Amino acid sequence: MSFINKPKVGHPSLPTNALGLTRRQYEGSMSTLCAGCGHDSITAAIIEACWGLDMRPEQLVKLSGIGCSSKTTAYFVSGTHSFNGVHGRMPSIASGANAANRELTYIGISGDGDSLSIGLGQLVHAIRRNVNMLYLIENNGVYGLTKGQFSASADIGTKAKRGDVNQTPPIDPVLLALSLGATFVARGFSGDKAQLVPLIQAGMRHKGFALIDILSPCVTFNDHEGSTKSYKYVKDHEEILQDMSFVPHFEEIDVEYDPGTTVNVTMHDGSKLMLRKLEEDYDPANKIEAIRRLNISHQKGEVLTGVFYINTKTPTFIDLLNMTDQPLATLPECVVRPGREVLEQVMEELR
Ligand SMILES: Cc1ncc(C[n+]2csc(CCOP(=O)(O)OP(=O)(O)O)c2C)c(N)n1
Ligand code: SF4
Ligand SMILES: [Mg+2]
Repeated sequence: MSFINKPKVGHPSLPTNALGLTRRQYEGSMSTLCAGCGHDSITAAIIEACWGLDMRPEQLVKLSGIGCSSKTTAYFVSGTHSFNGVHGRMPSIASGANAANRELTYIGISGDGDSLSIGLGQLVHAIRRNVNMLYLIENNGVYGLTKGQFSASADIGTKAKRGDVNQTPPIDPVLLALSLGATFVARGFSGDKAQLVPLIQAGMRHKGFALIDILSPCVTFNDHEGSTKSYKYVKDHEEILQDMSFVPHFEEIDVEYDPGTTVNVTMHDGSKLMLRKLEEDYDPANKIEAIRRLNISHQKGEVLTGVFYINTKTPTFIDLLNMTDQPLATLPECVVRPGREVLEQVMEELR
Protein backbone atom coordinates (compact mmCIF):
# COMPACT_ATOMS: atom_id res chain seq x y z
CA MET A 1 0.00 0.00 0.00
CA SER A 2 1.36 3.44 -0.86
CA PHE A 3 2.16 5.64 2.11
CA ILE A 4 -0.04 8.36 0.64
CA ASN A 5 -3.09 6.10 0.80
CA LYS A 6 -2.67 5.45 4.49
CA PRO A 7 -5.57 6.75 6.57
CA LYS A 8 -4.97 10.19 8.02
CA VAL A 9 -3.37 10.12 11.44
CA GLY A 10 -4.44 12.56 14.14
CA HIS A 11 -7.32 14.93 14.61
CA PRO A 12 -9.11 16.07 11.42
CA SER A 13 -8.34 19.69 12.27
CA LEU A 14 -4.56 19.13 12.03
CA PRO A 15 -3.00 21.09 9.15
CA THR A 16 -2.19 19.12 6.01
CA ASN A 17 0.26 19.81 3.19
CA ALA A 18 -0.49 19.78 -0.55
CA LEU A 19 -0.53 15.95 -0.51
CA GLY A 20 -3.17 15.99 2.23
CA LEU A 21 -0.71 14.62 4.80
CA THR A 22 -0.33 15.80 8.40
CA ARG A 23 3.06 16.22 10.08
CA ARG A 24 2.40 13.03 12.04
CA GLN A 25 2.37 11.08 8.81
CA TYR A 26 6.02 12.07 8.34
CA GLU A 27 7.04 10.51 11.63
CA GLY A 28 8.86 7.20 11.96
CA SER A 29 9.10 4.74 14.80
CA MET A 30 9.49 5.83 18.43
CA SER A 31 12.98 7.13 19.29
CA THR A 32 15.10 5.02 21.64
CA LEU A 33 17.69 7.79 22.20
CA CYS A 34 18.28 9.42 25.61
CA ALA A 35 15.68 12.04 26.56
CA GLY A 36 17.02 15.46 25.54
CA CYS A 37 19.50 14.14 22.92
CA GLY A 38 20.11 16.78 20.23
CA HIS A 39 19.65 14.13 17.54
CA ASP A 40 15.91 13.90 18.36
CA SER A 41 15.52 17.64 17.71
CA ILE A 42 17.17 17.18 14.31
CA THR A 43 14.71 14.36 13.56
CA ALA A 44 11.86 16.77 14.38
CA ALA A 45 13.35 19.37 12.01
CA ILE A 46 13.66 16.79 9.20
CA ILE A 47 9.99 15.81 9.68
CA GLU A 48 8.96 19.47 9.47
CA ALA A 49 11.19 20.07 6.43
CA CYS A 50 9.80 17.06 4.50
CA TRP A 51 6.21 17.96 5.39
CA GLY A 52 6.77 21.57 4.26
CA LEU A 53 8.28 20.44 0.94
CA ASP A 54 5.29 18.13 0.24
CA MET A 55 7.82 15.33 -0.07
CA ARG A 56 6.36 12.05 -1.27
CA PRO A 57 7.81 9.42 1.07
CA GLU A 58 8.43 7.03 -1.82
CA GLN A 59 10.57 9.78 -3.41
CA LEU A 60 12.95 9.85 -0.43
CA VAL A 61 15.95 7.61 0.34
CA LYS A 62 17.32 7.57 3.91
CA LEU A 63 20.85 6.28 4.43
CA SER A 64 23.11 6.00 7.46
CA GLY A 65 26.07 4.24 9.05
CA ILE A 66 26.50 3.36 12.73
CA GLY A 67 26.05 5.50 15.84
CA CYS A 68 23.21 7.04 17.85
CA SER A 69 22.96 9.60 15.01
CA SER A 70 22.78 6.87 12.38
CA LYS A 71 19.89 5.20 14.25
CA THR A 72 17.73 8.26 13.65
CA THR A 73 16.76 7.36 10.08
CA ALA A 74 14.28 4.98 11.73
CA TYR A 75 12.58 7.87 13.51
CA PHE A 76 11.37 9.93 10.53
CA VAL A 77 9.25 9.33 7.45
CA SER A 78 8.17 5.69 7.38
CA GLY A 79 7.51 4.32 3.92
CA THR A 80 10.70 5.60 2.28
CA HIS A 81 13.56 3.64 0.76
CA SER A 82 16.10 3.11 3.51
CA PHE A 83 19.52 1.50 4.07
CA ASN A 84 21.52 1.37 7.28
CA GLY A 85 25.08 0.51 6.24
CA VAL A 86 28.31 -0.49 7.94
CA HIS A 87 30.08 2.11 10.13
CA GLY A 88 31.39 4.96 7.92
CA ARG A 89 30.40 3.39 4.61
CA MET A 90 27.17 5.25 3.91
CA PRO A 91 28.68 7.57 1.22
CA SER A 92 29.49 4.69 -1.15
CA ILE A 93 25.98 3.30 -0.73
CA ALA A 94 24.64 6.77 -1.55
CA SER A 95 26.88 6.97 -4.64
CA GLY A 96 25.72 3.56 -5.92
CA ALA A 97 22.06 4.32 -5.25
CA ASN A 98 22.42 7.67 -7.05
CA ALA A 99 23.87 5.86 -10.06
CA ALA A 100 20.92 3.45 -10.10
CA ASN A 101 18.24 6.08 -9.68
CA ARG A 102 19.07 9.73 -10.16
CA GLU A 103 15.48 10.86 -9.64
CA LEU A 104 15.15 10.16 -5.93
CA THR A 105 16.02 12.54 -3.09
CA TYR A 106 18.87 11.24 -0.94
CA ILE A 107 19.39 12.13 2.69
CA GLY A 108 22.34 10.66 4.58
CA ILE A 109 22.56 10.90 8.37
CA SER A 110 25.94 10.46 10.01
CA GLY A 111 27.81 11.30 13.21
CA ASP A 112 31.14 13.01 13.82
CA GLY A 113 32.65 9.58 14.58
CA ASP A 114 31.04 7.90 11.59
CA SER A 115 32.09 10.71 9.21
CA LEU A 116 35.40 12.02 10.54
CA SER A 117 37.18 8.83 11.66
CA ILE A 118 36.28 5.47 10.15
CA GLY A 119 34.27 7.07 7.31
CA LEU A 120 36.56 9.98 6.46
CA GLY A 121 37.90 8.41 3.25
CA GLN A 122 34.36 7.74 2.10
CA LEU A 123 33.10 11.22 2.94
CA VAL A 124 35.87 13.11 1.14
CA HIS A 125 35.32 11.25 -2.13
CA ALA A 126 31.55 11.79 -2.02
CA ILE A 127 32.25 15.50 -1.58
CA ARG A 128 34.78 15.80 -4.40
CA ARG A 129 32.50 13.83 -6.74
CA ASN A 130 29.56 16.11 -5.89
CA VAL A 131 27.21 13.20 -5.19
CA ASN A 132 23.67 14.57 -5.28
CA MET A 133 22.56 14.20 -1.67
CA LEU A 134 21.95 16.01 1.60
CA TYR A 135 24.57 14.83 4.11
CA LEU A 136 23.91 15.69 7.75
CA ILE A 137 26.58 15.29 10.42
CA GLU A 138 24.92 15.19 13.84
CA ASN A 139 28.01 16.50 15.62
CA ASN A 140 28.34 16.04 19.39
CA GLY A 141 32.14 15.76 19.71
CA VAL A 142 31.96 12.20 21.05
CA TYR A 143 31.20 8.62 20.10
CA GLY A 144 27.83 8.63 21.89
CA LEU A 145 26.87 5.03 21.11
CA THR A 146 30.12 3.60 22.53
CA LYS A 147 29.90 5.69 25.70
CA GLY A 148 31.51 9.04 25.10
CA GLN A 149 35.11 8.75 23.79
CA PHE A 150 36.37 11.97 22.14
CA SER A 151 35.70 12.07 18.40
CA ALA A 152 37.80 13.85 15.76
CA SER A 153 35.59 16.96 16.05
CA ALA A 154 36.49 17.50 19.72
CA ASP A 155 38.17 20.88 20.26
CA ILE A 156 41.59 21.23 21.88
CA GLY A 157 41.04 21.85 25.59
CA THR A 158 37.51 20.44 25.73
CA LYS A 159 36.91 18.25 28.79
CA ALA A 160 35.48 14.74 28.83
CA LYS A 161 32.89 13.86 31.46
CA ARG A 162 35.54 12.00 33.50
CA GLY A 163 37.89 14.99 33.35
CA ASP A 164 40.46 14.13 30.61
CA VAL A 165 41.32 17.09 28.38
CA ASN A 166 41.51 16.69 24.59
CA GLN A 167 44.97 17.60 23.20
CA THR A 168 44.58 16.79 19.50
CA PRO A 169 43.36 19.36 16.97
CA PRO A 170 39.82 18.91 15.62
CA ILE A 171 38.71 18.27 12.07
CA ASP A 172 36.17 20.92 11.11
CA PRO A 173 33.85 19.21 8.58
CA VAL A 174 32.79 22.56 7.17
CA LEU A 175 36.35 23.72 6.37
CA LEU A 176 37.14 20.25 5.05
CA ALA A 177 34.12 20.31 2.74
CA LEU A 178 34.97 23.79 1.44
CA SER A 179 38.53 22.75 0.64
CA LEU A 180 37.29 19.70 -1.30
CA GLY A 181 34.86 21.60 -3.50
CA ALA A 182 31.53 20.92 -1.75
CA THR A 183 28.78 22.89 -3.45
CA PHE A 184 26.54 23.61 -0.42
CA VAL A 185 28.14 24.04 2.99
CA ALA A 186 26.31 25.08 6.15
CA ARG A 187 26.22 24.69 9.90
CA GLY A 188 23.22 24.55 12.21
CA PHE A 189 22.40 23.81 15.85
CA SER A 190 19.88 21.22 17.00
CA GLY A 191 18.53 23.80 19.48
CA ASP A 192 17.60 26.26 16.71
CA LYS A 193 14.74 24.67 14.75
CA ALA A 194 13.76 27.95 13.08
CA GLN A 195 17.15 28.04 11.34
CA LEU A 196 17.47 24.29 10.85
CA VAL A 197 14.23 23.63 8.93
CA PRO A 198 14.98 26.02 6.01
CA LEU A 199 18.61 24.82 6.00
CA ILE A 200 17.47 21.21 5.58
CA GLN A 201 14.90 22.18 2.94
CA ALA A 202 17.53 24.07 0.93
CA GLY A 203 19.97 21.16 1.29
CA MET A 204 17.33 18.74 0.00
CA ARG A 205 16.61 20.94 -3.00
CA HIS A 206 20.29 21.56 -3.80
CA LYS A 207 21.55 19.64 -6.83
CA GLY A 208 24.91 18.28 -5.69
CA PHE A 209 26.56 17.47 -2.37
CA ALA A 210 25.00 19.50 0.46
CA LEU A 211 26.80 19.19 3.76
CA ILE A 212 25.21 20.49 6.94
CA ASP A 213 27.24 20.13 10.12
CA ILE A 214 24.71 20.26 12.97
CA LEU A 215 25.89 20.75 16.54
CA SER A 216 23.82 18.25 18.45
CA PRO A 217 24.70 17.93 22.14
CA CYS A 218 24.99 14.47 23.71
CA VAL A 219 23.23 14.99 27.04
CA THR A 220 24.61 11.78 28.51
CA PHE A 221 28.34 12.07 27.74
CA ASN A 222 29.16 15.62 26.60
CA ASP A 223 26.88 18.25 28.12
CA HIS A 224 28.91 19.30 31.17
CA GLU A 225 30.93 22.36 32.20
CA GLY A 226 34.20 22.46 30.21
CA SER A 227 32.75 20.83 27.06
CA THR A 228 32.66 22.96 23.90
CA LYS A 229 29.77 20.91 22.47
CA SER A 230 27.33 21.34 25.39
CA TYR A 231 23.98 23.14 25.02
CA LYS A 232 25.22 25.96 27.23
CA TYR A 233 28.51 26.44 25.36
CA VAL A 234 26.84 26.50 21.94
CA LYS A 235 24.06 28.85 23.09
CA ASP A 236 26.61 31.22 24.68
CA HIS A 237 29.00 31.21 21.70
CA GLU A 238 26.72 30.91 18.67
CA GLU A 239 27.22 33.58 16.00
CA ILE A 240 24.50 33.51 13.36
CA LEU A 241 25.49 34.60 9.86
CA GLN A 242 22.03 35.11 8.34
CA ASP A 243 18.30 34.85 9.02
CA MET A 244 16.87 32.54 6.44
CA SER A 245 13.66 31.41 4.78
CA PHE A 246 13.12 28.78 2.18
CA VAL A 247 10.30 29.09 -0.34
CA PRO A 248 9.52 25.97 -2.41
CA HIS A 249 9.01 26.62 -6.13
CA PHE A 250 5.27 25.95 -5.88
CA GLU A 251 4.66 28.64 -3.25
CA GLU A 252 4.32 32.37 -3.79
CA ILE A 253 7.06 34.45 -2.24
CA ASP A 254 5.61 36.70 0.42
CA VAL A 255 8.59 37.06 2.75
CA GLU A 256 9.61 40.67 3.22
CA TYR A 257 13.26 41.57 3.42
CA ASP A 258 14.95 44.91 3.00
CA PRO A 259 16.53 45.13 -0.44
CA GLY A 260 20.30 45.38 -0.21
CA THR A 261 20.53 43.23 2.92
CA THR A 262 19.22 40.04 1.33
CA VAL A 263 20.77 37.41 -0.88
CA ASN A 264 18.35 35.23 -2.85
CA VAL A 265 19.66 31.93 -4.12
CA THR A 266 17.60 30.17 -6.78
CA MET A 267 17.83 26.38 -6.55
CA HIS A 268 17.74 24.38 -9.76
CA ASP A 269 14.01 23.55 -9.40
CA GLY A 270 13.15 27.26 -8.98
CA SER A 271 12.83 27.18 -5.16
CA LYS A 272 14.35 30.16 -3.38
CA LEU A 273 16.64 30.36 -0.38
CA MET A 274 16.47 33.85 1.05
CA LEU A 275 19.32 34.91 3.29
CA ARG A 276 19.04 38.14 5.23
CA LYS A 277 22.56 39.17 6.07
CA LEU A 278 23.27 39.86 9.71
CA GLU A 279 26.83 40.77 8.80
CA GLU A 280 27.84 43.43 6.34
CA ASP A 281 28.89 42.12 2.94
CA TYR A 282 28.79 38.36 3.54
CA ASP A 283 28.42 36.72 0.14
CA PRO A 284 27.69 32.95 0.17
CA ALA A 285 29.09 32.63 -3.37
CA ASN A 286 32.57 33.65 -2.15
CA LYS A 287 34.45 30.58 -0.92
CA ILE A 288 37.61 32.44 0.12
CA GLU A 289 35.52 34.72 2.32
CA ALA A 290 33.78 31.69 3.86
CA ILE A 291 37.13 30.14 4.80
CA ARG A 292 38.42 33.46 6.17
CA ARG A 293 35.29 34.08 8.26
CA LEU A 294 35.33 30.52 9.65
CA ASN A 295 38.99 30.79 10.65
CA ILE A 296 38.35 34.07 12.46
CA SER A 297 35.41 32.56 14.33
CA HIS A 298 37.58 29.57 15.36
CA GLN A 299 40.20 31.91 16.80
CA LYS A 300 37.53 33.71 18.80
CA GLY A 301 36.02 30.45 20.10
CA GLU A 302 32.71 31.25 18.38
CA VAL A 303 30.35 28.69 16.89
CA LEU A 304 29.41 30.20 13.53
CA THR A 305 26.12 28.97 12.01
CA GLY A 306 24.40 29.67 8.71
CA VAL A 307 24.99 29.05 5.02
CA PHE A 308 28.70 29.54 4.32
CA TYR A 309 28.84 28.66 0.65
CA ILE A 310 26.56 27.71 -2.25
CA ASN A 311 27.47 26.92 -5.83
CA THR A 312 24.56 25.84 -8.03
CA LYS A 313 26.60 25.46 -11.24
CA THR A 314 28.97 22.51 -10.72
CA PRO A 315 27.91 19.27 -12.43
CA THR A 316 27.02 16.33 -10.19
CA PHE A 317 28.64 12.90 -10.08
CA ILE A 318 25.84 11.52 -12.28
CA ASP A 319 26.13 14.37 -14.82
CA LEU A 320 29.87 13.69 -15.11
CA LEU A 321 29.26 9.97 -15.65
CA ASN A 322 27.14 10.94 -18.63
CA MET A 323 24.37 8.72 -17.35
CA THR A 324 21.13 8.24 -19.27
CA ASP A 325 18.33 10.65 -18.37
CA GLN A 326 16.10 7.70 -17.58
CA PRO A 327 17.23 6.15 -14.27
CA LEU A 328 19.18 2.90 -14.76
CA ALA A 329 16.85 1.19 -12.29
CA THR A 330 13.88 1.73 -14.62
CA LEU A 331 15.49 0.78 -17.96
CA PRO A 332 13.98 -2.35 -19.53
CA GLU A 333 16.00 -5.57 -19.53
CA CYS A 334 16.49 -5.48 -23.31
CA VAL A 335 18.47 -2.23 -22.87
CA VAL A 336 20.56 -3.19 -19.84
CA ARG A 337 21.25 -6.75 -21.16
CA PRO A 338 21.82 -6.23 -24.90
CA GLY A 339 22.58 -9.91 -25.55
CA ARG A 340 25.35 -12.15 -26.87
CA GLU A 341 25.54 -10.59 -30.34
CA VAL A 342 26.30 -7.10 -29.01
CA LEU A 343 28.82 -8.53 -26.52
CA GLU A 344 30.61 -10.36 -29.32
CA GLN A 345 30.69 -7.19 -31.39
CA VAL A 346 32.25 -5.26 -28.48
CA MET A 347 34.84 -8.03 -27.96
CA GLU A 348 35.63 -7.93 -31.68
CA GLU A 349 36.27 -4.19 -31.49
CA LEU A 350 38.67 -4.70 -28.59
CA ARG A 351 40.70 -7.37 -30.37
C1 LIG B 1 33.68 -1.32 12.10
C2 LIG B 1 33.24 -0.76 13.40
N1 LIG B 1 34.14 -0.17 14.22
C3 LIG B 1 33.75 0.35 15.40
C4 LIG B 1 32.45 0.28 15.80
C5 LIG B 1 32.05 0.82 17.13
N2 LIG B 1 31.29 2.05 17.04
C6 LIG B 1 29.96 2.05 16.99
S1 LIG B 1 29.29 3.58 16.88
C7 LIG B 1 30.83 4.29 16.91
C8 LIG B 1 31.03 5.77 16.87
C9 LIG B 1 29.77 6.55 16.85
O1 LIG B 1 30.05 7.92 16.97
P1 LIG B 1 29.28 8.98 16.11
O2 LIG B 1 29.35 8.66 14.67
O3 LIG B 1 29.83 10.31 16.51
O4 LIG B 1 27.77 8.81 16.53
P2 LIG B 1 27.01 9.25 17.88
O5 LIG B 1 26.75 7.97 18.59
O6 LIG B 1 27.89 10.17 18.64
O7 LIG B 1 25.77 9.91 17.37
C10 LIG B 1 31.83 3.31 17.00
C11 LIG B 1 33.28 3.61 17.06
C12 LIG B 1 31.52 -0.34 14.91
N3 LIG B 1 30.24 -0.42 15.20
N4 LIG B 1 31.95 -0.84 13.74
S1 SF4 C 1 24.39 8.60 24.29
FE1 SF4 C 1 24.42 10.76 23.69
S2 SF4 C 1 24.23 10.73 21.43
FE2 SF4 C 1 23.56 8.73 22.19
S3 SF4 C 1 21.34 8.91 22.46
FE3 SF4 C 1 22.30 9.37 24.44
S4 SF4 C 1 22.47 11.60 24.42
FE4 SF4 C 1 22.17 10.99 22.30
MG1 LIG D 1 29.10 11.70 17.80
